Amino acid sequence: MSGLSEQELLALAKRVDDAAMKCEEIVKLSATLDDLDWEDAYTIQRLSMQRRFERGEELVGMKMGLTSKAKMKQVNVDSPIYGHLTSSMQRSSGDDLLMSEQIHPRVEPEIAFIVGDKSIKGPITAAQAWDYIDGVCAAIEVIDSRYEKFQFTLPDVVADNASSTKFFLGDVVRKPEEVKDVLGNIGMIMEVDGETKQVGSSAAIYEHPIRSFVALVNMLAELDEELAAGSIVLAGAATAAEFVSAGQHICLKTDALGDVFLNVKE
Ligand code: OOG
Ligand code: MG
Repeated sequence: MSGLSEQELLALAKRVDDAAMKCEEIVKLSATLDDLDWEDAYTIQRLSMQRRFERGEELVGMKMGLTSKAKMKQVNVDSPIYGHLTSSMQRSSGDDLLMSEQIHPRVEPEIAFIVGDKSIKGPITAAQAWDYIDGVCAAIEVIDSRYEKFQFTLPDVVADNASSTKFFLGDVVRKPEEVKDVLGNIGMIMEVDGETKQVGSSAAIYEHPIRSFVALVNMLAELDEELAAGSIVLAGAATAAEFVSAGQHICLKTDALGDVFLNVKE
């Protein structure tokens, strides 16, 4: 049962969207609303995405968040969540991350799936999921909570589109049959200016990244939604996230999916 009126939900969606657009931090929603529940939070997320679509952004995929123990511990929220990825967030390895477009960005080592030409409606199993996937690559996700001090409750972060802001896809895109056998344990090293900051494995992502993909499809199915053909799906970070600042060179090195890098600029 939803606790908030449609008008209130629309106003909250505007609040998180404005904060993202103006790069201004806001007080977390739960500070003033004690009855913000999970369902309303996803409604706010969808309404804020609607505002982006009305401005011409396109939906390019979905992300899972808080799928690893390291991430849950870092932000003190213990349940996987999802968010929407739009065209304005997509970057390629080697592109710049502009601090002028961010509040307090953090980078995360991730695995991305590219869905083939068929949309997917859950419930599905991992074995079925592979039939729909066309490619797998490494990615650096940049998250940038719109909330002060990067602190929030589960409904707060859901309403804020799971802190999504930018994602950088690697150039090495493997076919499922090329990576299926190793995807459950790919070494991932995150370097800042050549110095190792985080070391992890894709095994930390929901025990296997494909399980994160399946969980996403199944969560969407609960709302009778499907995952669109061609979607990019980020499975979640393998390690805790690292704050970045202008002038830094960030590189994710992986065993089987090549490297992804970005340069942080003013
Ligand atoms: C929430 C988003 C987490 C991940 O990969 O776990 C996330 C946050 O930490 O702000 O993207
Ligand atoms: Mg992430």
